[in-house]
Amino acid sequence: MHETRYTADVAALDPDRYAPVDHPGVTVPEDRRCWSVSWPGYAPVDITPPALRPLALTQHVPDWAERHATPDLVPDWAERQAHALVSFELERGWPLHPHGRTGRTGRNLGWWGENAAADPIVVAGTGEQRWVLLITRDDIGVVAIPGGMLNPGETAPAALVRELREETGVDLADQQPTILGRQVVADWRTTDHAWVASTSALYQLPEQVTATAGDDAADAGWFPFNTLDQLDAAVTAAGRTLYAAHRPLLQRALEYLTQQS
Ligand code: RP5
Repeated sequence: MHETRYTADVAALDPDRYAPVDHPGVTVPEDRRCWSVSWPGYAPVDITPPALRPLALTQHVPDWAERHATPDLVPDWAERQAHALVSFELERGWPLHPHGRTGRTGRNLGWWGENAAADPIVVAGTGEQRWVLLITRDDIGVVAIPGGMLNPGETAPAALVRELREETGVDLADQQPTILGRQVVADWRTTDHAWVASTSALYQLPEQVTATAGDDAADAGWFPFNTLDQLDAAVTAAGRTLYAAHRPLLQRALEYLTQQS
């Protein structure tokens, strides 16, 4: 059964099979998403960027990435599974995306398996006068929560504070956020074997504070935040697009705020 569940990863070693990192991948019908459903012909697209391909890794390992060319070389899967924000399984030493097939293979993130991120959602004001602090990412140009990956050994609470400070200049180290959830994020770099799971947390301020775009941010600013539609409209009016992967996180924050009021 295992031979038919997933067969395509040898493609990761074939240089002719690589696609651009923003390739959408093959379409995965909903009824074939689950790993337990046999799909012998499944041929996900490899989006591994040049810097993370096996040959390149023998020459140089980027400081944001692990050195293993394929995940079956990773020695500590049991520990990574034990500490994962969202549990996942392994198949012959390859980690499987917790939500099933993605249509893409290879690695376009620092780590195989789960890449832990932290997403601080900072809200100011109440009622009609409520705002959320967002950045424009300088890599893909979308408006997003000022989050980022955890550094090795770093805790989520520490990463929430650090990322917020680095990307917006806002220091909320003395505030206690509300953890809203730990979830897989539909990050654009996701593949079957490397994905992002994030701790999202809510900070509530009485009023806006000054935000300045820093690391990884082309811009930082406050947007009206009573409904997702209202936020969408404001982001569109600013000539930008809301990062689709962060919509569920922002929706959860809105639901929490609604329950509170
Ligand atoms: C998102 O990318 C996560 O939710 C988090 O906001 C961010 C982490 O990636 P980097 O900003 O570190 O590239 O998917």
